[in-house]
Amino acid sequence: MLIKKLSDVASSDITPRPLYLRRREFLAALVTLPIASKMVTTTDGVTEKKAITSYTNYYEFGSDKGDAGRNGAAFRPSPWSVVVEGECARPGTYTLEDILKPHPIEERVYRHRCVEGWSMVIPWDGFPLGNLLKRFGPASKARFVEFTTVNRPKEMPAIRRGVLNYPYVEGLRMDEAMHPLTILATGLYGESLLTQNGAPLRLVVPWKYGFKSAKAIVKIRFVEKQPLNTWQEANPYYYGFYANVNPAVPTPSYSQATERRIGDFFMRRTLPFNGYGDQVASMYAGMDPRRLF
Ligand SMILES: Nc1nc2c(c(=O)[nH]1)N[C@H]1C(S)=C(S)[C@@H](COP(=O)(O)O)O[C@H]1N2
Ligand SMILES: [Mo]
Repeated sequence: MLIKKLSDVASSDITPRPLYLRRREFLAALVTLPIASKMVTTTDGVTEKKAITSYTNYYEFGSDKGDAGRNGAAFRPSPWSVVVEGECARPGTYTLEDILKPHPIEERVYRHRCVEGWSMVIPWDGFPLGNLLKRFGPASKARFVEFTTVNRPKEMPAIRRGVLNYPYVEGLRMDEAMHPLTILATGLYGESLLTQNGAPLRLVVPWKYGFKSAKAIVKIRFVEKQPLNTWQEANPYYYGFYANVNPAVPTPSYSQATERRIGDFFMRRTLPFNGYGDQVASMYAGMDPRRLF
């Protein structure tokens, strides 16, 4: 497993980096988020921004990968607030500004692996979820955290067609939520998130399949029991709670052994826990690996 500070990574390790850095210079005038620090977890090249923002899964806007980019114009990510509920000392409604204020924005270059077999490397901007959760004073009863995302049929044209039940819900076990690799993202490539990538606030858990990344979060609930996430509710045969990237366990519709990095021609081998195993595998010691999906 590779966690490097940018200064440790020779530029020759990363082919597209010069291009990416030039893009950052060019965009400097538009950048709204000062970046406090950077964590690069792979020497693989960063995926082009155009691909990250046009190839998305966001069923409230439609089931085609381009739908959320095309049909997102009516969506208003501001003003925004998040309701905090359940087993914690400080429940309440917090504005996005309240939430963000104490948290320096970091850049995290993470692998992103969808259960459908595609993957990307994304330079997210965000902050550790655990630092936010600690502010709410989780009770000892809080064993899981449930995330509910926004449900606005007037702004999200595919909600009424109902491929899934809305609002979209995801969940993490408390140790997963507190893990330093787990972030809430507010941007990518140094700019605020676009609607299609989950504006204004989305979850990123890099050792899990993409569907754990709840977009447009409006509620965080501390709970005692394992939450029923939307995909598991839709089809428990295909989707589990843990959704840890596991190349050894095929799903009923997709092999998980290989993946196609967007922009590459050849398939590549998928890594256990998406390559983050040495940091996260111990959380699942003793569990049946088949249940990890
Ligand atoms: N609210 C909401 N969040 C969501 C989804 C969704 O349909 N609605 N799709 C999920 C799925 S299936 C994936 S693979 C990831 C994709 O994130 P990306 O589009 O930024 O790559 O978002 C997840 N978060
Ligand atoms: Mo997905």
